[in-house]
Amino acid sequence: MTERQRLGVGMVGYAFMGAAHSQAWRSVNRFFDLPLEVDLAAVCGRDQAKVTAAAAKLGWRSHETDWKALLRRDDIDLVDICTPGSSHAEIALAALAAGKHVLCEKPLANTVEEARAMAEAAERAAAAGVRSAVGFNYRRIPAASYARDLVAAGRLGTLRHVRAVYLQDWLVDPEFPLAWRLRREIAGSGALGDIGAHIIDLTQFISGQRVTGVCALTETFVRERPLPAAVAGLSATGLSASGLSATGQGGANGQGGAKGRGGATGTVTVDDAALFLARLEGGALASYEASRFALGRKNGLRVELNGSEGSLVFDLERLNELEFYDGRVDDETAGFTRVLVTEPGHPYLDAWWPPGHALGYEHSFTHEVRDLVAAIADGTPPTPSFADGLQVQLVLDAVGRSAAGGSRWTHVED
Ligand code: SOE
Repeated sequence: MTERQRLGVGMVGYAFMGAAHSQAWRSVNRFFDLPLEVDLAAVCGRDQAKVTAAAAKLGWRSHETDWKALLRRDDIDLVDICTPGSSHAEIALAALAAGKHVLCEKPLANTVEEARAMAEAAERAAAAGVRSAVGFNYRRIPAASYARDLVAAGRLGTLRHVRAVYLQDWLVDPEFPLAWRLRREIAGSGALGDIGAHIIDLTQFISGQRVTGVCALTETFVRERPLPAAVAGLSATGLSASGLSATGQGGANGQGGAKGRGGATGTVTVDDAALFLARLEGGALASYEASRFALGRKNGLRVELNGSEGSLVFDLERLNELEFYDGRVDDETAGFTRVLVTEPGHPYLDAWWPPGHALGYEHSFTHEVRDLVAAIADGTPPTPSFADGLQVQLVLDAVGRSAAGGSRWTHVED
């Protein structure tokens, strides 16, 4: 290692998020001038052969098959949790207690109780200089961060509306197997916690306002699915969280899962889609839609804010751009302008390429670890904190309770 102090990272999980985080840890010191040199010390996964291959492919120095071994290693300073939500609390609480910094993928946990325990443990650990953050990576796409800057500078005036969707379509095929993301005991919820959590966090981050109340609908369109190959031998009734391969996502996109043979099926125990209305603490009205059945939308996250002085649109499918409407332009030229967010003065851009040379999805993870490493070096609290993660969990919980029967649903008279 160079003369800079090293930061040894141990990552748990090596599927889609593990791969995205690995490239971030590998690249961050190459593009950002940081006082700490990241060392990809170890990657952890239960299957010896698979984690050995993952270490070689993703650039990790060593591997472990038990995450607790990471906590006993002196060369591990930070634990990066890239596993399904059912394991977040156990790993994070133990890592914090062992004095390890923690980066935990979103959502923070599968329940409010777990999230609250994690936030309280993180606060205690911070007193001893142990830092923690949640992996809401979309905040760190330059255009999203720039949107927040515009709102904070008052360019939208008083916020009236927030409109957010996160739309995917990887479950439209009823033959898609019962992957871990479709099991409540592993994933906590379906589209709501997986992709709804992102738009809850992102809209709160950009607007600077928290959700204070919701009215929700959820639906599970396909209730039985073929068991994944990993557990096809188990009876559907005997299926348990331990029976499912937690990282059995398979598929190039990290969402798939090889289908079992023999016709055995299991029950989907999470939502396929969640829609909810919300009020923000500043009085704005908001609408949110998270679905995995929006045929044709692959990773369609879009946020629009309307204020008294202006509006803006962030669209993940055009992530280097921001649409901005300046309400103070009152002539016939007024309209949404397309801001190309690639100038050196835009968030994070001075580390990369000349203006007009676009960034991608993966850069949001590099920015995420850059900010975490900088906070650790500076001794400042990273964001989004576990407390921020708890707040998102509280919104997710409110949506679930509303959809379960609390909604004031008025039937249209026929
Ligand atoms: C869902 O398929 C998913 O992989 C999410 O879990 C990620 O957080 C999101 O970035 C991409 O889609």
